[in-house]
Amino acid sequence: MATRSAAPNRWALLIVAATCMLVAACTDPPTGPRVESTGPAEHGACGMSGPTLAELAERRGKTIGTAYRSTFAETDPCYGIVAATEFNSLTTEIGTMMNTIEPAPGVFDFREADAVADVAARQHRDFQIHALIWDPLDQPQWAIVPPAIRALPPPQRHQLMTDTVTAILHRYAGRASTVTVVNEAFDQMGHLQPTAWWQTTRSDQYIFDAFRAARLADPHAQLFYNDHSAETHSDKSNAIYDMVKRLHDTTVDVDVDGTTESLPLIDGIGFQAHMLGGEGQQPSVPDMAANLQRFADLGLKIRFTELDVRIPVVNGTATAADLDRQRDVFRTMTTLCLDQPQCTGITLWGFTDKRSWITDYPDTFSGYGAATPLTTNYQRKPARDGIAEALQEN
Ligand code: 9MR
Repeated sequence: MATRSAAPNRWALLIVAATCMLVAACTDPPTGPRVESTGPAEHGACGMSGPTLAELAERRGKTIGTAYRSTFAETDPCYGIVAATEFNSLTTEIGTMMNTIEPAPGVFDFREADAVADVAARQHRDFQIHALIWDPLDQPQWAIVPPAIRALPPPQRHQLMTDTVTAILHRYAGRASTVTVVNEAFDQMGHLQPTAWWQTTRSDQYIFDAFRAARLADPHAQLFYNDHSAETHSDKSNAIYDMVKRLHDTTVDVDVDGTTESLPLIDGIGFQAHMLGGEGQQPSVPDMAANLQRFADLGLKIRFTELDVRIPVVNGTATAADLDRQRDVFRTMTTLCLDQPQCTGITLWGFTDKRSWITDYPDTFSGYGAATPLTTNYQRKPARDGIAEALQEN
């Protein structure tokens, strides 16, 4: 896992400082350079002060990251500055989803993924690839699997799946530390979902094939299975446990820097951790800790991959009690990771209430919102303190 501290580019730093000083708290989207940098001037102008979460996490040997979209940074300097300053890991929010990266069979568009990889490289941040093989049946309007790919006969679709995994991992080999190869394969009952990918083998064989292609394409990347609502013991987490155990027990011979090594198909399990912050909505912490431990006992790495905590809001405003409870949930999840040696870190699924998938889809989360640690104008919420407090505890 590449975790490095930032080396600020002084020219960028000066430009950013000037840009941010001209716009009050960077709340308006000024035009200007697409910048990401680190330094006290930018911190203050974008609502930050004191040690960053990245600095605190690095002292604890963990990554703390965020989902990232390059297009937001183009119009909103604070988005880029805060992302690259507060966090030591950046993950493609949509850049490696199939509808973005392969809008038609064999037609690749790497622009968004390249942009995230480039920001991470410039800022010496860890770079992670997200949700390569995914078909959310409950959200057909997203068309994550483009229609022309869905329409392929199953054998060709299966070939496209492995070819796609190979192409993407070849391109980012040496740059991506971690890849969530397959996302959300199970339903809440623990049954495999009949996705466009499942239909190619009508079993979990497609998952094994996707991981094998990934391992062969980049033997250095950490390969993760990723899912939501599996943080505690349940039918779903039991089914995932059974599958990732078999994935870990299955090996493939790969050429690692000129030496043939027999490696397991999988390295880790990502728990998305889309949490609820309303009263009485939190799962049992001992249950979560024990669940993480059983996956760790398989020899798997663990990560909270999409952490956010949505809370009740009225016209976008939350009560002080809910903001406090949100702080507790962020602190609890951070502590769970810190207490688990196999946990490599946490990725937040967005860091400002200005935009996250929770605020993007208000109808889906009716009555809930404000799920991130920063306000819409990048001011710290109690939730940000909760993460920092956990990172500073011994
Ligand atoms: O955050 C992402 C959102 O902006 C996109 O519209 C959506 C579909 O592309 O994907 C969101 O991220 C999802 C993540 O990849 C997997 N877990 C659920 C997230 C929300 O759907």
